[in-house]
Formats: sequence, C-alpha cells, structure tokens
Amino acid sequence: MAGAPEAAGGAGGEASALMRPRMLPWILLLASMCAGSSCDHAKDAAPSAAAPAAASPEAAAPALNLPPDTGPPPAIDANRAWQYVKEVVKFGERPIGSANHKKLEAYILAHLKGDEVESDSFTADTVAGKFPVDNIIAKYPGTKDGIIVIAGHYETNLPLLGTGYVGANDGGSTTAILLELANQLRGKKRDGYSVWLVWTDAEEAVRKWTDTDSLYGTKHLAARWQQDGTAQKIKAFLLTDMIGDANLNIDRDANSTPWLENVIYEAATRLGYQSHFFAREIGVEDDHKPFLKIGVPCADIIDLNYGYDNVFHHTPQDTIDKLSPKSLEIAGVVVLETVRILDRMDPLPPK
Ligand code: 1BN
Ligand code: ZN
Repeated sequence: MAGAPEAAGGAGGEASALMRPRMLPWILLLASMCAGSSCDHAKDAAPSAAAPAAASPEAAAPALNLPPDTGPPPAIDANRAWQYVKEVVKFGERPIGSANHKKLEAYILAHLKGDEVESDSFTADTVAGKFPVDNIIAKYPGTKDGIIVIAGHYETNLPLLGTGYVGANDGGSTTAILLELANQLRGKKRDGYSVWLVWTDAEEAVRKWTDTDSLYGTKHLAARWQQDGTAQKIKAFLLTDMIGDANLNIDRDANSTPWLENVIYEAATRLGYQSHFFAREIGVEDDHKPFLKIGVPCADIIDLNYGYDNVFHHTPQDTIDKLSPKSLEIAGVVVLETVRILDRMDPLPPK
C-alpha cells in the first residue's frame, strides 16, 4: 500500500531518512471505502483520505488560537525566484568542499548585500574526510520578542559528484525561494517576530544517509544556538525542501510539530492552496531534526514524491524541466502566510 513512501529513499539506500508512513488509519479507512466498491488500488485512496489537518487523528495538537483572516495575502515574485533556480543550477554540481560550492556561497552572499548576515562556519569531520561547512544566516528584525527561522539547504550530494547531478529541486529550489523571501523581507518594517533565513549546508550524506552521516550543518547550528541561548527564542523553525516540483504535493511530516503543521495547513487553506498539502503523511528525517531534538517547534515543508514513486530524487534527473515557478510561488506564499499567522497567534502553543 505504501509503495511510494517506502521507495522514496533515492540513491544510496537512503530510505532510512524516511520512516515508515503512519498509514494504518488510512488503510482502515480505505478498506471500508473499498468494501462493495470497484476500488482496487490502495494508493489511489491517499488523496481522498486527505482530510483537513485539524480533523485528522494524525494532527492531534493543542487547539490553535488563530487570528482572523484579514489583510492582504502575501506575494512573492515567482519569476525572479525561477531565475534564481536557473542561476543556481548553472553552477552545476556543488557538493561541500568543491569550487562550485564556494561560488554558490559567494552568489548567495552577493544577493544579501546590505542585510544583516552571519556565517556559521566550521570544519565537519565526516566518514569521507574533513570538509568546510558554511551555514548562511540573514536576519530581518521584528518588533516582537522571538524568532521565526525559515531554512533550506543549498549544497548538492557529494556521492553524486561526477554524475552531472545539479539538484534543481533538491537544493536549487530552496536556495532560490530563500533568496526571494529575503527580497520580500528586506527594508520592510516587520510588525511581528524577527525572521531569520538560513541557507543550511552539508545536509546531505557524504556516503550513505545514517544518523551520523547527514545533517552536518544543522547539527552544528542547533548546538551553537542551544549554547548561546538563541534556541529558546525560536518560536518556529520552518524548513523548506524540494518545493519546486511542478506537481507539488507537500507531505505531512509525522516527525514535525503537529500544531505547527496545522498552522501551515491553515495558511495553505487561507490562500486556496490546500490541495497541494498533506494528502499523505510520512516521517522525514531532515534539517529540522537537530532543532526538534532541542525542543524547537519545527515543520518540514517537503515534497518527497518527486516523479512517480520519487524517482527523480537524488538522481541526475533532478533537473529544472521538472519544476515550475507556480510551485515556488505556492511554497513561498504559504511560508509567508504561516509567518503572518504566527506573528498574530497569541499565545503560541507551549513548546
Ligand atoms: C531531503 C532532501 N533529504 C535529503 N535531501 C532527506 C532525505 C534523504 C529524505 C533520503 C528521504 C530520503
Ligand atoms: Zn537531497
């Protein structure tokens, strides 16, 4: 039944990053729907099982103190974001330690000129040797006490070096959407929490995804922010990953914080994009994991059904022709609407 998620490990036997989907309730629901009908393919039932998040048993969470849906909806320049994806992909393969990685770092920093930018730089000691790692952080101050982090990784997989892999969706789409979000945040008075954008580095395994071979950049950043007291100020950590797929289906992540997932679904619904969200639930290990571990509310906004059965994920077929500006727009505005709701949710659920 759960063929798509189970096969979603991509290259290098990485399925361990993707836990078994919590599908039992859907199996039961499907069985009852199939009884006496012509339904014969379990997978077809996933979309129809997509109930509004708040009504789903998987979404048990504190009741949300939602603000009224007023004011103009957020907007981004999707064509500009699309142009960024094209430019990022032009750098080609950009794994940690490569010259292309350095060029992409310079490209990101050039687009943040004049903004408050910090780097979290260190040397990662990995199973494939030592590599320089650079998380890039751009800060946009708000009037409220607290921080909302929006993150996404920018590097491509080292094990795929030499295959022509450019990670248009996996790394490219997130680099681009964060640059466009920076454009939207820059120079505007934020009547809400401070927003910090983080281009995370060394998310990918250098050999094969395991607990120790993955998430090098965010493990370091989470430890640093726990030590210096920043972590306690973070109200929400919104991770974006693989959000450019032209056939955009953001999964509900069972590892993410349920109430924050519900806020994202509310934001998507307010903008009329809920059909792109949460038709299935899977458990994902990703850059939010180190922050979850230290008690930060986190949500992974990820589409892990990239091509039928996720066939393009971590393959040289992850190219820009599979992506669309509209998907970047949907992801971008839903993130901004989520921030807008969080800004006015008083109080936020306890951590
Ligand atoms: C997402 C994008 N991930 C890596 N790049 C995490 C992951 C790895 C998710 C393997 C599923 C399988
Ligand atoms: Zn990846």
